[in-house]
Amino acid sequence: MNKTALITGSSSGIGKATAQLLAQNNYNIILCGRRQDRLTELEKELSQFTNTHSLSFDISDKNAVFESIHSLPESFSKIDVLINNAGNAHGLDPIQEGNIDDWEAMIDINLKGLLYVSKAIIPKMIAQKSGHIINIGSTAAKQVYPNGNVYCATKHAVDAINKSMKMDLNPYGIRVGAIHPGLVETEFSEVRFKGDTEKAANVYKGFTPLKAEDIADIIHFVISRPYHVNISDLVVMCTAQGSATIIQRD
Ligand code: 8X3
Repeated sequence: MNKTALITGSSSGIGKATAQLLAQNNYNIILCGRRQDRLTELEKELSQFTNTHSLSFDISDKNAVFESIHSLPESFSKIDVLINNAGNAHGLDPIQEGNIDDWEAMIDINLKGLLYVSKAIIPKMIAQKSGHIINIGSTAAKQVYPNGNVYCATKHAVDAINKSMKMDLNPYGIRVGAIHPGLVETEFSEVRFKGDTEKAANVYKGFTPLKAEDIADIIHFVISRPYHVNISDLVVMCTAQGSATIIQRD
């Protein structure tokens, strides 16, 4: 029987590329995101390969998360793989100039949203005595950088939750691991800089950043290892990136 993967933040970037790759590799896919139009379009595309279902909800809305996940039809109710991918950066400002709404959005999405979805799905995995959770962190989960303050804090929290989740779910045979990407060229910087496309494009100028497909490939590798192999913690940067703050540009 094909496995089912639920992917948060699947209407763009790493989430979308992962949904596409897993669909082509015979996973049933549950797409989750806020933008129903994008999800519908992707659902149509993936349906030629596999069974696809989409759930449109705001991950920072606790009730919406639980209602959506509990509304899954029987054929999608056994979730084998949860990919906690949804996450954003809002702003890149020194702490004294940071916008509180931006901080709250990052805490609500990157941290609380990941917890809500996990809380809704983990009991199912415990009951079925199987499951694999992939938490998407960031190099910002391992290293802070100037102006990264709250974004880095939320990703450091993802790193901590991942490690603790691995311990807590160990008795149940549930696999848990994090993948921490560095610079990946997606809508990430456009969101961070609130639609300033020039500023966003500059982030990836003069070197070859990772693509969403590179991370999708790694996610597929991680979840397709034999059951006794659990990849717990993986940092992935493009070759030109030496650290969160060191990049070799042309
Ligand atoms: C994305 C990478 O360097 O902008 O999480 O924090 S970075």
